[in-house]
Amino acid sequence: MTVTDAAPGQDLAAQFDRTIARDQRIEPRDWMPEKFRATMIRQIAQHAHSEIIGMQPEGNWITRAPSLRRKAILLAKVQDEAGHGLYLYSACETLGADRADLTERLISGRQKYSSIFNYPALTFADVGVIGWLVDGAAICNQVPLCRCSYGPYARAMIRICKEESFHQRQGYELLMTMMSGTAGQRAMVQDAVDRWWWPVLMMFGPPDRQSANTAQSMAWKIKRHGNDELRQRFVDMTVPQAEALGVTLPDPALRWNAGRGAHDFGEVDWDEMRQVVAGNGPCNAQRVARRKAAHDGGAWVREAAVAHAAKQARRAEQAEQAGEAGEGTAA
Ligand code: FAQ
Repeated sequence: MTVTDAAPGQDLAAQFDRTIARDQRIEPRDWMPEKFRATMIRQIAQHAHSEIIGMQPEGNWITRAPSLRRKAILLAKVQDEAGHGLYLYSACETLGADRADLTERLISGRQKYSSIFNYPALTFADVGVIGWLVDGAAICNQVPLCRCSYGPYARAMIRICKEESFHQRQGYELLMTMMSGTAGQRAMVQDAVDRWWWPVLMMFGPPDRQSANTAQSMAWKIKRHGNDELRQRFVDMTVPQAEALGVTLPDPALRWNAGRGAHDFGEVDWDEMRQVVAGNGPCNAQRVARRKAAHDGGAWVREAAVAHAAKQARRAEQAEQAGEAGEGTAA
């Protein structure tokens, strides 16, 4: 739908509702309620920030990867995450958001990013577990977002999900290798699983009964499933993978419930999640400080790019004035 498609006088709000009801996409030039726009900016910006901050726990291991092959894989993965951040910031700009403002909101703590990236990656096994569990949870949450009602976000998610699935497999393959190694390597994997399991379950957001945004986001078909449903789906998907790997998920309450056709599992420590989201997790200060330092350190690149663009524009204008327009004299 585009605004220009609407017949004169047609109620734009009704048109928006019809587009959602028909499962079609809202595109950047379409009319949309301001609350829809604000919700999309909030979610996409948080997602973009998560990808960018999410480069840090694994990026920390690039110089210490145990082989050339592992280093090449890890470099590719971390670069993919930077790319995901960029697609998502671009999707956010289609809604009128300003990139510099979004970055400012991240480094000043006014905009959130996923709680999961405030935990440390202590050993190389953490790299595998981040791929297996963090990317696994990300896929579970993000595949339905490929059908999100906002077109640019839905399209960005298709490519992101393809790359996330490579990320998950590389993590699982790394863990398989470590689990067929020494007792010490197996213990490292189990330790990493023990530390990451519960924070990963927090990635899906608070329980639906406490979720401020789920009902409206589902009505607008931004979210296709509630937080609890996706968390359950992830647990059910992961249990057989843990068995195949030979690790124990650290939850004594975890068991198959034949009646429900799903696994029962223990209660997430929601107080811990609230603390981490509020800025008090183990690595919040370090993550934001590093992002701020990188942003400040990159100021000269941004200034140089702006100066270069201005020079190009000036030269093009001079060439046009000299009657040479279109001859590609600007270098
Ligand atoms: N951490 O009402 P809801 C990745 C906030 S990318 C921090 O349920 P909503 C790839 C939430 O914003 C991971 N804050 O909210 C990768 C809201 O606060 P607000 C990121 C959280 O939006 C892998 C409040 O709590 N993925 O992993 C969290 O309907 C490896 C109430 O929550 C996405 O962003 C949390 N865990 O549902 C990269 C996916 N959970 O804004 C590197 C897109 C909730 O009202 C390495 N986002 N909050 O102040 C979504 O699907 C949704 O935004 C949810 C939250 C499901 C995350």
